[in-house]
Amino acid sequence: MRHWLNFFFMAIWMVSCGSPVDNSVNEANYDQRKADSLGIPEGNKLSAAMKRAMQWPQLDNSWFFEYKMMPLQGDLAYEEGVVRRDPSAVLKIGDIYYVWYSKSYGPTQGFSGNIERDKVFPWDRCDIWYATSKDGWTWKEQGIAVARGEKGAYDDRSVFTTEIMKWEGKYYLCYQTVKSPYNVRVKNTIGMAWADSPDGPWTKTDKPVLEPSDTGEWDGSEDNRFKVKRKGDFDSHKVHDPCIIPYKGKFYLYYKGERMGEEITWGGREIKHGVAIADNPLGPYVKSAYNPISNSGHEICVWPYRGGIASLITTDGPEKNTLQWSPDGINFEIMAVVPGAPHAIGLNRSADNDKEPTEILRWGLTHIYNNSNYQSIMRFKTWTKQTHTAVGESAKRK
Ligand code: AAL
Repeated sequence: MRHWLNFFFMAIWMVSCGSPVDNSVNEANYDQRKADSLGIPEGNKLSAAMKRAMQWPQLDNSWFFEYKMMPLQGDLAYEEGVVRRDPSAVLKIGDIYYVWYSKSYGPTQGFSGNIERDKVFPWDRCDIWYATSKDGWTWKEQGIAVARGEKGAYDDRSVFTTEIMKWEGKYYLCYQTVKSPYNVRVKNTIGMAWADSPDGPWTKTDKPVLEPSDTGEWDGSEDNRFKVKRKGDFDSHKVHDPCIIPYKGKFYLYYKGERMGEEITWGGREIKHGVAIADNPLGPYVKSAYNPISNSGHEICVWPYRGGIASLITTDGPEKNTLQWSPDGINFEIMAVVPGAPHAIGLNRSADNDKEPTEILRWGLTHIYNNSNYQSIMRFKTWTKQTHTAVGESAKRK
């Protein structure tokens, strides 16, 4: 019976898609220059792989990069008993670099004990701290920028995973917020604070600037986030990893959506990115009608490049470990594949990002898991691969 069903579906697929081995060249779209650069023998038909290769937007190596992580010195060096993670972008103000990040103390107990007393994640019970540096290697911690709210406030349990934006002489921090009790079903929202100086004082918005969609419905008991009557939209549970880019006269708040009743799909967590757009830095932010704008990814890492927006997609989904670009901040295409790209990146916003596609990635900050309890901020560097030589072979070309 199953054989017959398979045969039936295969037949329908062949009729609706055409023969899967139809390799005829569509002469109208045949680009001889691309075919030559791909080494396709003259007059040959295109395999499925070569059809895809002919669709790639560029033929050179400029969007591809390799990278390395290195430890920081001073106060941001790894410290046992302390979590420092999810660095913001690095801003250069005068001749000083600034970074903001999540900081918490002590080990993680998880969700099995007393959530009122315990720390459920390394990013639970965090405040947002900041540090400065003259060279981007040795950092001096300066103290708390934005603390958790008073009991009962929307951010009373944790404020974490922050990003910084400078706009018209003011500074804006956006970040994740959790209200107590931190159970597995708690909705995560996005809060914001602004200041006239990078050293504060910071004024918080009195409510979140972005919230999960209200389209899912839980089922069963409170300690189970997988049991739902309805999963709802891609961002029905959590809105995370906010990053605001001033773009086309508006403010584009990119974020990661997590879904109620999340499943493992396409080999990873069901993670997608969205964007919400506002006329003013403090909002109101309206979710784009094109959301979700990625089918993969995790932490947001976005920057303007030549009139469009570039986005590094990591960790989850079929397009993980790709660098993408959109001409309009919404419609992203894959430009490069990056093996095991660094996560939770804090970009160096003082870079000349229009110089070349990966210029802004030459150096920046990221984090590593020193162990499951403690994470520390690291520096990364990237480069584009220029040569591939055997030991002892001359790297000189031609
Ligand atoms: C990260 C981010 C968010 C998550 C957790 C802390 O790297 O995606 O911030 O909540 O992990």
